[in-house]
Amino acid sequence: MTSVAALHRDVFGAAASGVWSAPGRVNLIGEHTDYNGGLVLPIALPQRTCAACSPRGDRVLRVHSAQVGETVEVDLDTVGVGTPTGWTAYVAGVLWALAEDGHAVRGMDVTIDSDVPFGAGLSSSAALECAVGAAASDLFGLRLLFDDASRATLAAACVRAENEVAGAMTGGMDQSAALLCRADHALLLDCRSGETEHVPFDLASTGHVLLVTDTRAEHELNDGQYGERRASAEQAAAELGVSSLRDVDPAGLDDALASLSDDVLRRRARHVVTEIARVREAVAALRAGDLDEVGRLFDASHASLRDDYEVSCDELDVSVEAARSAGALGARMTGGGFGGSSIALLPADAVDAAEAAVVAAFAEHGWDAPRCFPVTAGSAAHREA
Ligand code: GAF
Repeated sequence: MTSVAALHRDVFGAAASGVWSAPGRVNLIGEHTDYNGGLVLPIALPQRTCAACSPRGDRVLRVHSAQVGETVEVDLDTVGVGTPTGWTAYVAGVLWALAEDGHAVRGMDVTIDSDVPFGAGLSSSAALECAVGAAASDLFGLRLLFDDASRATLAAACVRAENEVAGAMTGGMDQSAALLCRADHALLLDCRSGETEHVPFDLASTGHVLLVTDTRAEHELNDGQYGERRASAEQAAAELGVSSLRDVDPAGLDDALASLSDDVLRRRARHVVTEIARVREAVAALRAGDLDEVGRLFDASHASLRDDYEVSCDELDVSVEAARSAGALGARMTGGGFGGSSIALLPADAVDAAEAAVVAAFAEHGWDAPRCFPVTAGSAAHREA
């Protein structure tokens, strides 16, 4: 990344008041469970979105993106449900959501630069929202980075920006990861109670690596498929007479499934209930240092997402199979699916072979070359300078 502060000065003709950043994420396990009141286990990525920002005295937001190469001006009084559209929705939406929560926010000049891959299922949109939210918190004295409780409040505002202004009905995992994760730890988040635990995640100490494959099959969260899965899960919960699928006891799962009205709902519900159980098991396995078991759970999660929740795609399946064939302890798609990225848990000495196997498999299918990169657990949103 070039210096976002220098770019800000070039674009807006004055120094930024500061630079804030927020990370992308990969979810280790617990997929499509957040909007079902379930458990998730993301890590923050080393890849981050940086926002150089200055407050303004008026209600104008000016945003420049180094990636898009354009500057957009938005009158904050025009921001609302579905407006503006495009990438500026994630920036304007956060200021709108904070104002809706009663915070006194004004306009800002914002310059964005990011090395979080876009459209790769690695939460580039949440990183953008949370970097801007962190900046607004400091610049307008909102004290929303103060502790985990205030960070959770800021995460909720960022979710609202995404749901209402950008129009993607996502759950809260990505924004919580960007604001609550800690370096060298995974975040166990209970999406019903809001409770968190920081689970040590330092694969290097045991000679292992988490390899991300960005399949470059583009993924969108507001194209209808994600919302359709969410609606099915809500319908299954309603038919079972519970407020969310989190309330289904895994011990009584077969009976619960038998009472659902069709096979699609049965498979959707089975994924959610078994996936929540897998998160608990993965946390226990990580704490016990049993990476073979973590790998087995990755594999089971992928099969459930592919066969029951039906959110995988050929590129994700092929990347997972190729990594396994080259020695991965386990591999799975991560994030919303329908494209995006997979993760593989590997002994460090198998990483090169796994990457070569994935690249070769994609070439055989005639697909664009994937991007593979190892990741460690990074830190949450903070002020950089
Ligand atoms: C996307 C969403 F934004 C998250 O809220 C979550 O539902 C995830 O897909 C699937 O686990 O990243």
